[in-house]
Amino acid sequence: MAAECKHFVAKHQIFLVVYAVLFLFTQHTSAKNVLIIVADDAGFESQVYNNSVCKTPHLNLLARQSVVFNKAFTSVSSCSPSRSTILSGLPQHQNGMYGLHHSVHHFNSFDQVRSLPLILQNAGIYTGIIGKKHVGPEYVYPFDYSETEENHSILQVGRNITYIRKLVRRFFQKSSSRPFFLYIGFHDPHRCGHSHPELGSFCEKFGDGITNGTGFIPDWKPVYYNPKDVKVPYFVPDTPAARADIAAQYTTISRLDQGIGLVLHELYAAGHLNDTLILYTSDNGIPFPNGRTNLFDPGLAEPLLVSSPHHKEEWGKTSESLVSLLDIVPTVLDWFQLPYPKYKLLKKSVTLTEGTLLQCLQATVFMRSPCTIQCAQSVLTSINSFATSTTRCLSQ
Ligand SMILES: [Ca+2]
Repeated sequence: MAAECKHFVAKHQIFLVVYAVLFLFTQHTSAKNVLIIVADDAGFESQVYNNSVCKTPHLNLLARQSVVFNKAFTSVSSCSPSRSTILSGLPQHQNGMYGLHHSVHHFNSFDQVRSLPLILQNAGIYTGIIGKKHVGPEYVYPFDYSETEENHSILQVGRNITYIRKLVRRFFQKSSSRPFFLYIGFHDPHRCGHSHPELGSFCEKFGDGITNGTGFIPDWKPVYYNPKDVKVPYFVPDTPAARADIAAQYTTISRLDQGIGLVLHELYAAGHLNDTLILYTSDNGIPFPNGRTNLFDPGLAEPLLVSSPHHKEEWGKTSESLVSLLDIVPTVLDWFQLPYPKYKLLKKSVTLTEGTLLQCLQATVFMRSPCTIQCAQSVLTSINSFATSTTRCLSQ
């Protein structure tokens, strides 16, 4: 077992080194694709956001090839509404998704909404979704390649990273030489004690290969934490129960993180590491008191990494720009250089209220590192002319 563990660690370390080198030294091409990775109820449990306990080597690597946004927010702290904003670019009260999509809740976006996958599909881009979708109706959010909770167990398509890896590989085989838009909705690190208590409060036992009857995910090497060591967020009471929950949450984050590593490896294997805009975020805050579903900072603040192969000079920087998940649609349209369609919703013309994040990637004046304070001050002397073109990157 120890030998297997060492082999696994060595294998992943080799992957990380290979990606780092390939990310750095290959030139971007004229082809353009998009990969969006959305975690479910994830927060800032990563070294990317200064959590030194929860180990996320693959997210760390992606962050080194990204601009890391420190002030990204969803417009609503609930799953389906937030995902509808990611995929429509319209706030939940404008696109109609006021509540959860599934089961008795039965919320849907308005029939006339022109979602991102619909716009891209009409433009000839091959669209795919793997994992959690949780929005509808289908004709508003159509994908050419759809492997979701609607045709799979959400555990398999959202948490079984070996299965996800195979679905990603099949997507790339089917996309052929067409430009693509791939949206991957991990179900980790969502709670699951309400539906599968036998798998632990965060499904941390699912596929661990240890617990009888929970299966085995070959690509996952679970990472376990002592509750005494976890970092309890300031908004959560520091109790033994909370610490045990956070330790379980961290273990499922190891599955999310290793799943992201597998997805990036498939992207590399398909030859698209250097022509693909990659975004990583979450839909809402962590499922703890004051987090998910609350109109407080911990419910609305989201991790956001944007890795553009066309902005390598900005990699590794952090941004204090105030941005929103509503920025994702205009960002993807900007990347593909596609216009937002003219149409009406409830008899009113629809316009996107937010803007592209690609401008923010270039707005180095607002980056903290490695740009020094002196650097920022010198650029601030030309703030007036700068602000006319990138005001949204300063504040919203
Ligand atoms: Ca969620």
